[in-house]
Amino acid sequence: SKPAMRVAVTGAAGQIGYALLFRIASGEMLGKDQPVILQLLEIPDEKAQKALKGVMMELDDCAFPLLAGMSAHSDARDAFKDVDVALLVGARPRGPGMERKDLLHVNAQIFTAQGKALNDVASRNVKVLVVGNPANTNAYIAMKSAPDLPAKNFTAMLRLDHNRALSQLAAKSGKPVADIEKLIVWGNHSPTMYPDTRFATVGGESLQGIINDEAWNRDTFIPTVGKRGGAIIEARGLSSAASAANAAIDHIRDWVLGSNGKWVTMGVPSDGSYGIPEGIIYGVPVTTTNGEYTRVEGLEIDTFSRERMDFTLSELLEEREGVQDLLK
Ligand code: NAX
Repeated sequence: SKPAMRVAVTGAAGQIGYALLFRIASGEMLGKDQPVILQLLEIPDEKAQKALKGVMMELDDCAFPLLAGMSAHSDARDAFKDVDVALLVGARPRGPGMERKDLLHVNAQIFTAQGKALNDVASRNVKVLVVGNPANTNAYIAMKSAPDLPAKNFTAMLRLDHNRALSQLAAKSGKPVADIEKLIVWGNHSPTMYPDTRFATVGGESLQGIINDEAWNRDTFIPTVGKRGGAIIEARGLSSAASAANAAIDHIRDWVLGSNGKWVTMGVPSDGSYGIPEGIIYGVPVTTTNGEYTRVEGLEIDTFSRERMDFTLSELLEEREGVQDLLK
């Protein structure tokens, strides 16, 4: 059989972790013929470490044939040793009375340390996906803290937003989710993101032509996708976990195994195209093949889209400004 791939997951005892680990171990992320070793990171806190042990007991009890090993860690340098894939899920949530700026700062410290650890001990080809919020800026910080690794290996999760948009479009058009292609979600993983349906098709036909409702796009669709995370919290009393884990699986699976020509959205360091300053981690359409993503280039940006893309960009520039002093 193939040599095992090492997968690090941080925040492994959290609710996304609980929805994610079993699917990785069952082969849904890296393939049904690909053995995996899980290297799990949690904060040193006794309760978190104990909860992590409990999750590992359950992983044991699944007797997954592809699970070739697993270990629990409280130090990123141990957890990231030789990893091929790193899912950075753990982050500090906003506490009572905490300002947005404080939140940026505590997370900047976490992702600086984890970026450095990846830089020092991970595989030189490690594929990094940041899920923990603010995901794009955390990915930016980790990337900047890992100068010896290729910048393109650092990505942020926009796939949940992409999938949320797909399902809204399928419901509105009455077409199957699987038939919708060429959807884009530009920008930050936050309510400012811009789901762009201008190029979307169903069986080769224009989706906008089928839906034919500009007001719905502007006044219902875009805000619904943007506020979906809040709507889930409102309904469930907890933030999205299973759908977030599912999106992380989709993101890494497509990156490693290929998207078969389909466009998918990934938050990746900008190459300067589409007017996005180089290095900013921004949601863009990509296709993936042989373990590499390629940006979809040359799309026309109209006035409405330019405004939306600049709006979500301005939030990212502000976030970057807020952590700049920590990166020196
Ligand atoms: P939980 O609070 O259930 O779990 C987070 C876990 O991370 C906790 O067990 C905590 O002990 C651990 N942790 C905190 N700091 C850590 C560190 N420095 N090293 C290792 N572990 C650490 O949160 P959960 O619901 O699992 O969400 C995790 C993160 O995903 C949050 O930041 C959340 O905002 C973010 N999300 C991002 C999404 C995206 O699309 N990019 C969507 C879902 C989710 O809201």
